[in-house]
Amino acid sequence: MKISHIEHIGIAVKSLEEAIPFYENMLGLKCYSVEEVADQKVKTAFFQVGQTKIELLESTGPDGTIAKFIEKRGEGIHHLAYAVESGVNQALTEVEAKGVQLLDKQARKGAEGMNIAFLHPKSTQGILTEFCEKGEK
Ligand code: CMX
Repeated sequence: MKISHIEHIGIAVKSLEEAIPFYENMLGLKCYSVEEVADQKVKTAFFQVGQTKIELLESTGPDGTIAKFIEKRGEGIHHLAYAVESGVNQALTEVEAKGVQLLDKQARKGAEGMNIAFLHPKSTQGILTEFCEKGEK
């Protein structure tokens, strides 16, 4: 597998409306996109920082992954996403063969039309890890 860079860092927040001004007014970043990913029950906001993005994640329902995460651990870093040049499905096959527990057996569509897949944090020293690659929108 070939990882080119950290594609994004996912940060769980209670409210995009409350969090976005910190990134824009204090850090001087520009929120270039707000997008809902219905099947993940999240609303996302993106900021570009060099090659990497910050993805703020707000839950759209009380039973969503992000709502559960915040309830248990509070707001903060939720996941780390690597851009995989050699393709998400190939990367999944490789790490599964080495004993990593997958949350997605194959790539699926995520925010920004990316092909994405998650690895279980229990297999990755407690960091929810995502593989992603550019996909057709
Ligand atoms: N990072 C690290 N550990 C995490 C975690 C995270 N983001 N979320 C949960 N965990 C830990 C829990 O603390 C728990 O640990 P303990 O057993 O020590 O208490 C363990 O993982 C299992 O957690 P759980 O509460 O029993 O299980 P959940 O139902 O919360 O599921 C997870 C956790 C990671 C399997 C689930 O969140 C998942 O499938 N995530 C992948 C999809 C996703 O995160 N989507 C939202 C983002 C979408 C986007 O970026 O567009």
